[in-house]
Amino acid sequence: TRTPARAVIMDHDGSLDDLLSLLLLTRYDVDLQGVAVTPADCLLAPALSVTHRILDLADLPHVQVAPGSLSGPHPFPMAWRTDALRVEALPVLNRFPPRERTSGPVLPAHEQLVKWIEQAATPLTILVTGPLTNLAWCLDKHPWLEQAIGEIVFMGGAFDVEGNVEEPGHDGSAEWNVYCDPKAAQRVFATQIPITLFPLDVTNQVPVTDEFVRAFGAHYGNPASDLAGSLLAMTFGTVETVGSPYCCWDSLATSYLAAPELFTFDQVRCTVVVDGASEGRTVRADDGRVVRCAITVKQEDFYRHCLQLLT
Ligand code: AGV
Ligand code: CA
Repeated sequence: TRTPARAVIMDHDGSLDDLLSLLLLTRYDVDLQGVAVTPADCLLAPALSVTHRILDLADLPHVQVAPGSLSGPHPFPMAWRTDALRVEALPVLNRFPPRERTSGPVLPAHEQLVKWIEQAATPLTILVTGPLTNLAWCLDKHPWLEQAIGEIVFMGGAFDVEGNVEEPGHDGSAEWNVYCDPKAAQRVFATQIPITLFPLDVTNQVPVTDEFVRAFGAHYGNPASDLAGSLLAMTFGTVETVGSPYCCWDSLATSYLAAPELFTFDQVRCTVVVDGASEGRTVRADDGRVVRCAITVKQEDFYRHCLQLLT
């Protein structure tokens, strides 16, 4: 007997790492109910197109993709948001024209998310690798949806390490997915839904290394390995923009769905700062809510996991 596949909705924001995460997810034994694309760390049109093409690659043209129309108060740097434009033109995603979508029309992501949650087999897992804007809207408008969500898996926050926001007037303590829309994070944290969090503290342990990227070369010729290696290669050069390496942020959070044994976790009581110089910071606080927070990852096992699934 095998346990039934998890019902999963993904809400991503189209950066290289989000796209790698979607590719990974399509290779897991999960029941993918829909993909929302938030126009945060991406330009929406190419990010949507790439999302469709990755689902096509996995022979999942029936999975609905909902375009986000809401965005947080702090837009991501434009230098980062253009990545999906280049990904859309990669040969491996242009071998065939996009397949016809077989699943009918979709609403804007925040409204479609309501439908998906209502329709899904419970308990539902929502994997969020961008800001929590859509999910916060859903919970605000329809608080009873909380009952249907079994777990939120979220890449975001930073506790005992520096953040990655470098904006005028900000003290650098926040992580971008929370900083983009701090009130959305606060709204989601105010629920009783179990949250499994992958903050910078753990994602810093899995930088995109030269060795990891080049390992995909040995498997050249397979579309999944070609795309994964290309996405990872395109992360090089972003060090200059922030002075810190590109990490497997979202892909690490995603890997938890298939390989929870890679991690150790702690229960962390925390809150989200929603104004001032630390806006978007996640802080430990005795009166905060408890999240299940990934603390360590078996680094080499994570890289091996990705290589095994994508080659
Ligand atoms: O803060 C990490 C989040 C992840 O969801 N994103 C990238 C991942 O998709 C923002 C981000 C931080 N540094 C970046 C980012 C960089 N150098 N390039 C693009 N995005
Ligand atoms: Ca992301």
